Order: sequence, then C-alpha cells, then structure tokens
Amino acid sequence: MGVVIVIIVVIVILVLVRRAFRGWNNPRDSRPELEIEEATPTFQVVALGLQGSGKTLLLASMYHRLKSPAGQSYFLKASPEDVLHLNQWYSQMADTAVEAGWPPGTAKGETRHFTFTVKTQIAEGVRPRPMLHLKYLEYAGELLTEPQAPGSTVQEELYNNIRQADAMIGIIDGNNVRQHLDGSPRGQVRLEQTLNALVPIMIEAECPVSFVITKWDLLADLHPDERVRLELVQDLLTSNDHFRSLVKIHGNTRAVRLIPVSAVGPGFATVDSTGRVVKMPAGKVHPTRVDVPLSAVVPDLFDQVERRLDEDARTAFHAEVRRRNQMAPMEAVASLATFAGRAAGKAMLAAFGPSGAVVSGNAVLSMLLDSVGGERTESQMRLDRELSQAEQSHQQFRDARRRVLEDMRRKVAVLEDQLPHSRLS
Ligand SMILES: Nc1nc2c(ncn2[C@@H]2O[C@H](COP(=O)(O)OP(=O)(O)O)[C@@H](O)[C@H]2O)c(=O)[nH]1
Ligand SMILES: [Mg+2]
Repeated sequence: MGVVIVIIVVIVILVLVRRAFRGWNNPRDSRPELEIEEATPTFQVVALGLQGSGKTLLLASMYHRLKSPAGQSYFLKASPEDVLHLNQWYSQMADTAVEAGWPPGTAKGETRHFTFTVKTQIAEGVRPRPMLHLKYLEYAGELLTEPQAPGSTVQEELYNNIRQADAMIGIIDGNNVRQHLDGSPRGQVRLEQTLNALVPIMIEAECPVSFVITKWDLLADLHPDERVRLELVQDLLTSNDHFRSLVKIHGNTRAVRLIPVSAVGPGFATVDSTGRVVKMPAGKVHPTRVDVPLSAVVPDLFDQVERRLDEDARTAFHAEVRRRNQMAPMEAVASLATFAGRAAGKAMLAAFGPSGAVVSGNAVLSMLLDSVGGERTESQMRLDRELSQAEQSHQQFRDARRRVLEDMRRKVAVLEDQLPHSRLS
C-alpha cells in the first residue's frame, strides 16, 4: 500500500513539473522529439469468380475510382507495376474505338495479387500517410471445381489464403443472372456453376462475406426501380439451396452482402445477338459502386469482432473507447498497451480469428477503438495545442484514421440505404 502511494505521489510531481515547464518554455524546443509510430495493419481480401465474370474490370475500375481522394478522405496507392496494368486495363475498357476490344481475360489457373495502401492526408502541407494495407487476391472459381495440373499448388495456396482472409468476395456474373431471369438455360447453368464453386468454400470462411453482382448495367431494363431489381436478383439467388444455407448459417453472426456493381456504368455496353457484350459507339464510362466492396472490408470485420465479444469484454471495450477519448496522445499509447494485456484486450485480439491483421497487434486494436470513438471536443483540441510536435502529429494521425474509417462506413451505409436488399443478414 505504502509503495503505491509513493509511486502515485512521484507521478503527480512529475506531471506538475512537466506542466510548469510547459508554461515557461515553448515545448517544441525544450524537449527531444520522439516519433510515435504505429504499425500499418494489412487486411487480406480474397475474391473468387468464374472466368469472364468481371473480376479484372471491376478491379481496374475500382482502382481508377479510388486512386485520388475525391468523394472520400482516403485514396489507394499500388506498386508502379500494378498501376501500369490497372491503368492499361481501364483505358482499354473505356476506349470505344472498334479495334480496342476488352482487356484480355485471365486464364483459369492464373491468380492475381495486388497490395493497395490506403493513404490519407493528416494535415495541410504534410505528405499523405499510410493508414492500412489491403491485400487483394483474385482467383478463378474454376480452380475449386476442375482438376488441377499435376504438381500445381495453387489450390492449396488458395485454401491457405482463405483461412487468413479478413473478407471474402464472391463474384457473380450479372450477365448470367440476366440470362437466367430471361429464361435462358445457359444463364441458369452458369449461375449454378458459380454458386457450386463459391458457396461451399465461403461457408467455411470465418470472415464477413459479400457477393458482388457484376455487369449491373446489363440488368437496367429489368425494372425501372433499382431496389426492385436487386430484390428480383436476391429472390433468384435464394432459390439456390447452397446460397440459402450460407445466408442462414452466417446471417446471424456477420455481414453477408449483395453488392451490385458495374465497371463501366449505364449505357456503355449491350449484349449483341450472339450473346457477347459489346461497347456502344460514343459510350462513356461512369462506374457504379465499384468502390463499395473494398470499402466494406474493414468496417464489416470490425463489426464482426465486436459482435463476437461476450458481454464483459464488450462492456470493457466501450469503457476503454470512452476513456481513450479523453486522453492525451501519450496517455492513450500507454493505456493501449495495458488494455491489450488485459482480458478484454486479449478477447478482442482473439475475436479477429486467424486474420493476418493482428500481426500488427496493438495497431489494429488502436484502430478499432478509435473507429468507434467520437470527434474530439473543442476543449480537447485547445489542449492539443499545448502538446509536443510528436504528440500533435500522432493525434492528427489518429483523427485522420478515424475519418478514413468513417468514410468507409458511410459508403456501406449509403448502399444499405439505397438498396435494403443488399443486406442478406
Ligand atoms: N456490360 C458490362 N460488361 C462487363 C463488365 N465487366 C466485365 N464485362 C464484360 O465481361 C468480360 C470479362 O470481364 P473480366 O473482368 O476480364 O473477367 P474476369 O475473367 O473475371 O477477370 C469483359 O471482357 C467484358 O466484356 C461490366 O461492368 N459491364
Ligand atoms: Mg480477369
């Protein structure tokens, strides 16, 4: 007991001395500057879809939409080599000259890996900082249903990646859906093939899952009201036993989404008499919702983590969020380490499951805690001005990160608002 009192007294004296010094000197030149850096977590996304379902064009269009901070506070960076490919695909897709055609398809065994860094500006005149990485892995669904070449390890690699996935995206070809709804046997067969390949493996995944309906532009004349269009598609999908059981099994514990997208947007392409998708002369690309599937990844994962907590851990989590909101940056750093070591913090890390993002440990916790915390109050911001440069910049970093996650959540909220049937759970 006595020891504790002595320690408390010493801390109080130190704090008072520090405050006093702050009053006399400009803190910026009286103290050595320490950088308070947090690791940048990586979230893994696995996308699966049959050959020709629209995976590559969705990715190219998504990158084009998110490569600058227009419409949200964040933007994506990729390696120069990936940027080259993504831009090439996009410009070939957007080119309506007859000879341009569509970008070459991906072979069945071919897999594509892209790492996108989500960046944002934390303050004026400061270089944008990375907030998180999204590792996007794209696989052909045929990999799961067709015999592999002897010695091929691609399937094994896919299973490993699914185990660690933070989000799974099943790509459903909207053109097949359209054909099916029009009564074409071909459409029905392809849709069955898609669900047979994708659903069994998505049932086993522990992470949130979304189904993306590509080529949404081709379904435009199904019904004038987009809500009704999606309802028709949802009815069609739930008539499949596999699909229905996935929604039933996962629906209570995590987000299961149905996201209609178009890489090209309305009025750009049509289906010719032979069933091929062709560009219309003088069409212009206006992609629809291509940014939503990736933007939903982190918010959906965080919601799932929170839902997995038991009563005690959830209470402790919200208490920590409230406390953290009142803390100065250095206090928050110290408090986070303490929280991570306690039962609630451990339960939270465990609730991430086999996610690779927890490798960055406290950083992902700090991100999750801040993402539910509110704005800083006026008086807190006044106090912030007394902080050292390093503390100020750490606070700015956390505020910017919270804005990024808010923007991601907003995109998901807009989707649910516009299209209530996009939520299957
Ligand atoms: N109308 C329309 N057609 C699309 C769209 N996305 C893809 N396509 C068509 O589908 C073909 C296959 O797309 P691709 O992205 O290469 O499929 P992947 O094999 O899954 O990567 C393209 O060549 C286009 O003809 C879209 O949003 N709208
Ligand atoms: Mg492809």
